[in-house]
Amino acid sequence: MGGLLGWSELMLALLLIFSMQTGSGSVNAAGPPDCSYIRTFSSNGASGVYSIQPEGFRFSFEAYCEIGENGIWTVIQKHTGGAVDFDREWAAYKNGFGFPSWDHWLGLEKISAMTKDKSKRWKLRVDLWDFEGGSAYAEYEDFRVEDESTNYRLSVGRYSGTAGDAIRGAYPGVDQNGYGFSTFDHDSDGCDPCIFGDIAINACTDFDSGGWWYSKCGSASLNGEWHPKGNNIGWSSGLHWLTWKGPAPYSAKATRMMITPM
Ligand SMILES: [Ca+2]
Repeated sequence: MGGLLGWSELMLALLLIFSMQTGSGSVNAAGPPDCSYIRTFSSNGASGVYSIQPEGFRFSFEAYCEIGENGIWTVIQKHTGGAVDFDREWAAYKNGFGFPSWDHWLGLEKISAMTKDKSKRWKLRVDLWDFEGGSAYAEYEDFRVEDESTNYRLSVGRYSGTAGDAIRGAYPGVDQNGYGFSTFDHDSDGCDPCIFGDIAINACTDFDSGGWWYSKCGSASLNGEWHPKGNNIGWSSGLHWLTWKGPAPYSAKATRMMITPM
C-alpha cells in the first residue's frame, strides 16, 4: 500500500512539473506579462494556453499564446462557430468570456491593461478565413485600448495586410479608430439615430450584434453572430470585414485577433 501511494505521489509530482512547464495545467504561477515572454519562461515553449499577468494587473489569467513566423502573439479574440455566444453585455466584454483554447474574447480590462501604457508599442494582427479555403489578414501598428473611463477607446496606427483597413472603413464617416466600445447595454456608437437608406438605427448592436468599437456602425465587426456556410452572405449580424468582402456583407468562417509588442 505504501509503495502504491509513493507511486501515485510520484505521478502527481511529474504531472505538476509537466503542467508547470507547459503552462496548460491548473498551477497558477503569476507568469509573464504577455505571451511574447513565454520562451524565456518555458524551455519547451509551444503555442497553447499559458498563464500571464500584465504589469499592474491584479491577477493572472489564461491566454492563448500563438507562436507565429513573426513573433509570439497573445490571442485576444477567436471566433470559429456559433457555440460560444458573443451577443453579451458590457460586463462580459469587460471581463472576457469563452475558452482561451477555443472561441473567446479575452476581455477589454485585460487588453487595456496590456496596451494602455503609451511607453510601449503593440501590433494588432487580424486573421480572417472564408468558407472557400481563402484567408486574409490586417495588421496595425500602435494598437492601444484605453481604460474604461474612455469606453475602452480604440486606437490603431499604420495599416498593412491583404484584407484592407476595415477599421478606418470602407465608407467615409465611419472610422472606428478613436471610438469607444459598445454593447447592447452600453451604447457609445455615435448613432442617435444613424440613417442607412430608409432605415434609422439607434444602436449598432441591434443591427450588427455583439460588442465592438462601433462608429456609426462601420465596416469591421468580428463579434457578431456566426453564420454557417451557404447562409453567410447578406446578414447584418455576421463576422464582417467589409474591405475584404463586400459590399454585400460576407460573414467569415473564422476570425482571430492577436497582439504582440513592437
Ligand atoms: Ca446609439
